[in-house]
Amino acid sequence: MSGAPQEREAAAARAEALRREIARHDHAYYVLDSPQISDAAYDALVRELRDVEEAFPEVVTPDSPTQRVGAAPSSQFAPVTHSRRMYSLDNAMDFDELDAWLARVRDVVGERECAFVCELKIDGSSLALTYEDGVLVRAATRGDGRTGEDVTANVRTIRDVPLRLRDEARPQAAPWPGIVVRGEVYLPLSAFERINAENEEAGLPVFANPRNAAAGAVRQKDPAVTASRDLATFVYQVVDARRVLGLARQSEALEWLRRAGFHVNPDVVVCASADDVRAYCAKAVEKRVELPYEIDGVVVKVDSFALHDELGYTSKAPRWAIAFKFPPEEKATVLRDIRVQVGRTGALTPLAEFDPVTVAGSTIARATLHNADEVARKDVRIGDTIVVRKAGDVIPEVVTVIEGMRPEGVEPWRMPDECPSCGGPVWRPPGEVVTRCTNVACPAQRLERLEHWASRGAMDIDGMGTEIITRLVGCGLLHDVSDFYTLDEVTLAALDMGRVKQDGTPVTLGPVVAAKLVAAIDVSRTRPLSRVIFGLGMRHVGSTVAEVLAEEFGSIDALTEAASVEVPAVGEGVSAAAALAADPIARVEGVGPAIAASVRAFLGNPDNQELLARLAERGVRMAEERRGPSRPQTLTGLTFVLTGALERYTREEASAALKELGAKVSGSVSKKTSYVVAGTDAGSKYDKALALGVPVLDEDVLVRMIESGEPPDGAPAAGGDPSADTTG
Ligand code: 3B8
Repeated sequence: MSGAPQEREAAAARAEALRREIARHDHAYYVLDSPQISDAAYDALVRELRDVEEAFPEVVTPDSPTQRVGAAPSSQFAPVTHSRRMYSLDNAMDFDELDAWLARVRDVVGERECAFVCELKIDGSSLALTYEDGVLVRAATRGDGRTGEDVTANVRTIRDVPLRLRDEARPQAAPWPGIVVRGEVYLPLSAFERINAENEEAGLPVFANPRNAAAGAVRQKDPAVTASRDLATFVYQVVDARRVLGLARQSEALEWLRRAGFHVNPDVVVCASADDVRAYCAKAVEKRVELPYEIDGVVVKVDSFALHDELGYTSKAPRWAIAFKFPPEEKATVLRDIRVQVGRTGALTPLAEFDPVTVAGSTIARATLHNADEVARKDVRIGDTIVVRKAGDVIPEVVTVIEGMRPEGVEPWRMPDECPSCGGPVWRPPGEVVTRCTNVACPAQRLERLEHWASRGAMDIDGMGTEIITRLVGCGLLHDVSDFYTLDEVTLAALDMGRVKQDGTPVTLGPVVAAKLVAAIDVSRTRPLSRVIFGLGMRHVGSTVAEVLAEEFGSIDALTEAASVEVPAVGEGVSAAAALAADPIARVEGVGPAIAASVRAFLGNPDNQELLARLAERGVRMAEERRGPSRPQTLTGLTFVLTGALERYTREEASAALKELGAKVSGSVSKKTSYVVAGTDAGSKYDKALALGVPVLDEDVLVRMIESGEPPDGAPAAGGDPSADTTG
């Protein structure tokens, strides 16, 4: 497919120039935090490179920015033997232990000068990066220190990891030696909070702290998922720096790492004396709360590599370095109760309720204990004195029990055999950790389901909050979500709010609020299908998946039909791929087998089908409006993803306008995405677009496109129905 040799040579040269320029801007943006060109100009470079590489696939190199996400998902990570053992650090738990270490160093050093390098101790996950000929060829986790796991495909997606070392760091007049560096991969707190919020919305488990989330992201099967996590790195070590690069000190190694293009923590300081080291550690304790990432201490290293050799190693750790650990922000308190909460899907979650304590700047009184196994593992009992902290300085967590303070006669805690809300049976499927109430009519589940339906992200029934819903359920007016559409003004106005006025007459909702609620309920009837699907509260179906399902199937009826297709179980004679291909829901991009099974379970239940019939009967929109196309279908064959806030349209309006022109609008970025439209504060979808080389459009281009009906410049020819642009 690629043309004459001269053409190919020109393409290779152009690709190389583009790669260098893009790498320079990645470095400026992700490492130096000072972008030098506009996003649009950067996008143009990436797009051109992608075009060149597409025309001449043989010029693609492994260090090309287009290859950050490229590798197929892998099911396991190959073992990698570290060239030098990755030791861990000994800890100093307080200033006395720090002084003891400083004294041991002084014993060996004697009268000679001895500087120290102090670094913040990043609370992430350790990595070793190998460069051959200046190009990243392998990334490995620490593992047990001798053997780690090959996570190269995932680490390539981390934007501040140089795929090629910067030439200005190359030893003079020599080819690149083999280089191994070590560092820490971590998740910025903002990304941690975003991911947990997303997981919570999708009904997935949340991460206890950023370190776990980072370690999990590095070991994702699909590099595209790693790419979406916004991981970052700080690199702190060059293996054999003296032999390989002729460097004499850790401070020089850090300087070299900066020059080579790595992200080196800016708070590194060289201290001339033990007193300076102590002062740095004391300051770091205060600094900790201001940082946008987690640190759990300070690493103090002897600066001189010659002294490293003299000090040597114990069986576990170097004697030339120590980790000064911060005093843990933990508090003791008394556990008063373990309450069991019932979620929307019936999951029973034990919740520790303890005497309020202030930890890391805020008061906490509750912490999730996750599940029965977790309670048993910690052996937490009501009445115990417990130690609590905030994981990732955000989420309250029970650390441990002080067993010596256990009052006499307290019993181990057990998950109740009955649902605490409805008294119905509970069930814990074999091999699962979650216990569930199996009664679909359970009031606690029902309340959660009703609230979810009315919530902002779902049907958005303005004013329909927990209190009113609880009263409506209490009066027998609300059983399921279809009952919202039977409520009238008179009934609502008279709703008893369970309180009395001073004169003893009951407080009612009143005509004004009632009228507003009825109007809000009525408006909700016309919400898009995706909101209805999300509002039903199926397990694993968050708002994004709901949008994908609505887009793909167009109506509840079509989705129900797809859910009724018999899907072969994976097993003998049936591969996972074959099962996927036979499953009309699972094979939709962004869905997959677990979500499909949940959708099937919901729609296959006759009670739920009756509910859907009632919703339809009561005027809730159960299908996307399918008007005949009124505009020429000029965007047929193009798939758009919208991200960030737009000024002139809501995302739904923009999406509707694009669809009217024949485009597809998807919730997730993939190689099949034609364009990502990025508004302000565009997040991971934007990054993923860059990683995949998907062109990014701004709002102005979007507006022009919608108004003129013309595809953006350079769009591939409309691939769909050839008669489409004569329609309407
Ligand atoms: C030797 C040096 C382990 C480490 C080290 O920010 C060794 O230097 C190590 F055997 O684990 N988490 C750092 C960090 C960790 C280590 C380190 N320096 N800044 C960190």
